[in-house]
Amino acid sequence: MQAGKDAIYSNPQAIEPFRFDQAVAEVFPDMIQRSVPGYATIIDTIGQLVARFAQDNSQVYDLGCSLGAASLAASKYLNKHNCKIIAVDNSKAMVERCRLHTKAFKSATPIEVICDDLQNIVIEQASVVIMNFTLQFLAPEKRAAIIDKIFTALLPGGMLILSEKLQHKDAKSNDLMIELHHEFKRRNGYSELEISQKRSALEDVMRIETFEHHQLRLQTAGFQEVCLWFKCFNFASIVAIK
Ligand code: GEK
Repeated sequence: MQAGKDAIYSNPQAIEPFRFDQAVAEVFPDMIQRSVPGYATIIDTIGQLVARFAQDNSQVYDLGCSLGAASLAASKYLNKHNCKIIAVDNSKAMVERCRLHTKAFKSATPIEVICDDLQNIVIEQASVVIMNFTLQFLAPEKRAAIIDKIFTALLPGGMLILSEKLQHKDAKSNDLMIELHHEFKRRNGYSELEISQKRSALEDVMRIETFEHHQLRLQTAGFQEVCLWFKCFNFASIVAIK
């Protein structure tokens, strides 16, 4: 098997709830780019958004950073004074690898990598907060509190970048988006067995919501502008500006 290639669900197995463990961290770049349509575009655009919205003397947070792809894109484009990027993940396996990646990339903006639950982190002096496919892994009843906390911590004009897998209100549209996503995975080399076993593993771990639900939660928190800037099938990225 090719090193770094995701074959976690290639054999029939008793399905356990999905975890971001060592096996996942080892193949994560391959897994995410073969599973999330537009991932490379989203990461690069996050870098550009950070360049535009980061403010001098402020912090950029990457909550649920995995191996640090969004933090690295941010540091590549960031050219403001006295900024710091704070990358957070509660998977030890991810954080260990993230530290290696971010150390290897010599950026002008320092990146601090913290291993903790993002809900425990003090967020302050924030100009940009990134949650790139992370909120969906928090229990639904905990989501409003973290969005409220981010809104409070953002400086005026600050931005939250929120990427999520979406559910659709209309059943036929929902089925179509799921089918198009499965076809995307098949075309990227995943078998029917891999697709269905991964789906079962994620069932209770990743609870997805509609765009309208996210929009209402962001507006209720106080965000004046909520813009869906990317969507492909059932994957989306939203920017919310304070
Ligand atoms: C990327 N943003 O490549 N606290 C901290 N981290 C968490 C928590 C939590 N409560 N829950 C989940 N995570 C990345 C991709 S992956 C998305 C993000 C995916 C972490 C978890 O350990 C994992 O690393 C990440 O959120 C989600 O731009 O795999 O679909």
